[in-house]
Amino acid sequence: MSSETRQWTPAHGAPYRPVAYRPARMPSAQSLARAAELRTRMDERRTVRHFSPDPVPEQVIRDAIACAATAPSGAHQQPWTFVRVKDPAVREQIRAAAEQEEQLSYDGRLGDEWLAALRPLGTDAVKIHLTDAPALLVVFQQRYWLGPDGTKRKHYYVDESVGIAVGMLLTALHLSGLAALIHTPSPMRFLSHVLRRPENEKAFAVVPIGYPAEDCEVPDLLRKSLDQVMTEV
Ligand code: IYR
Repeated sequence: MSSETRQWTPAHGAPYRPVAYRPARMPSAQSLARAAELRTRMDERRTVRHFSPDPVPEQVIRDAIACAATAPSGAHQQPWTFVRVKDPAVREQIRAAAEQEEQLSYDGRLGDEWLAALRPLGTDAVKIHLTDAPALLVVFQQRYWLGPDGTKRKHYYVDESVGIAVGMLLTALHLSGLAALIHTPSPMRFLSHVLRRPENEKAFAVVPIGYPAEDCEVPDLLRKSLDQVMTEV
């Protein structure tokens, strides 16, 4: 499925055309070592809200987005757009609008139960990372495909597909040495206007990216143990 030599085009209703898939089998010793290493590395990931101003290598961001875009998706429709926001004025606009919404949320719109659930995270309406993290992505989901001539085609399992892609984005960034935050200002409609996205796209998440600040702090949270998240029948 590499798009290096052939360019993707919509192939609605195209016939099934199988090709051989014969990846080399990984020896189980290597598999065990790789899995254990990944488990340890992924357990080191933390959601970061205080970023260093140090720039991040542009190619790492591009490679991480390319990794995310290998995610499986409903009917292989790949219903995602990753917007890299570079213009500082646009970032200011996003921050101002997000903080306005967040203020309403923290002032009561979320409700007591939600606010209580957030308390261990120590978050508030101030979203400094929207302007201060060295890189900012906004991920959009394409609710349907919109052709250049205005043709619309429904996309399937969009939430699941984009959620998987964002998980892979986070994994790629973390394993490449960068920290990130999945931020979902609510409601997010303002992002479509500020970033002038087409009508078929809906904001899914804002992702500030960078290195943790020298004085970065994170909440003292515990992950559920494997026994708490897994059961066997
Ligand atoms: N969107 C708000 C509130 C918030 C909600 C959840 I669920 C979180 O896990 C964290 C924060 C904010 O970004 O502060």
